[in-house]
Amino acid sequence: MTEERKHILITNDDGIESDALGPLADALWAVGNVDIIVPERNWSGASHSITLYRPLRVKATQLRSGQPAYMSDGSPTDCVRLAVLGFLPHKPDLVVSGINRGSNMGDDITYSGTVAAAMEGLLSNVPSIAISIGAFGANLDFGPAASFAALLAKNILAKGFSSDALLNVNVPALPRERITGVEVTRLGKRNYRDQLVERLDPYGEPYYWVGGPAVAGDAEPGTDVAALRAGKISVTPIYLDLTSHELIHELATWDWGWSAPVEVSAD
Ligand SMILES: [Mn+2]
Repeated sequence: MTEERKHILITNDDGIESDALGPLADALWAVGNVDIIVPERNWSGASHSITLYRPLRVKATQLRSGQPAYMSDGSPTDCVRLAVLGFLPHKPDLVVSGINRGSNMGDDITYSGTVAAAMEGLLSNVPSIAISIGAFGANLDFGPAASFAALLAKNILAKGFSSDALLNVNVPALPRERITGVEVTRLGKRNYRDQLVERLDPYGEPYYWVGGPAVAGDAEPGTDVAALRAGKISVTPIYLDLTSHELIHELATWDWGWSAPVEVSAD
């Protein structure tokens, strides 16, 4: 007797063209049955956006590497919503979002479509992982990140992981033998150096472009940024509850000048 195989949903924010999808799907097929629903274009930086005012279309297609996949004209979060709300005949047992080209550490997670897709999995009560590789270049080797995703998937599905946190994983873009370990971390601090560029279009109208050099970060010990810099795989458990517990009590001491009392109802 064999146990029924679990269902793993792969999505991403880099879109159907991402060459990380093939290696990730191959690695995850060793752990369970894999369904792929990804956006038809790159949605990097789309965060947790959803489509409300137009229909979603889904097309059966193939990855560059030949595996069957679905692509939708919606966001990464839309892809997860399609999957869990009935486009697939079964609700996934695990959502794996990635492998993103470029790390998602510290403050990046507030922009990341990759992490947001895992948030959506979590909101649908499905254990969820976001996974990114620490480089943007061409011809990246997604092998080490794909095998780590499979290892994590196997553990989560075996242990029946039921937490209200997602796991945000960043893997150094290094050959397997140069990855020095795995560290469980907290989010670090990013230093963005983006600038506003104003130029004129061919009609003389100004347009604006916000961008800058590759993002840096403070490598404070214990953070995702420090782990990656030390050549380690970083695993950060992330809650969706953004409440500042420190400020709850401080705000209650303010003189609000409001006619009714200001209550502290949380702790
Ligand atoms: Mn991306």
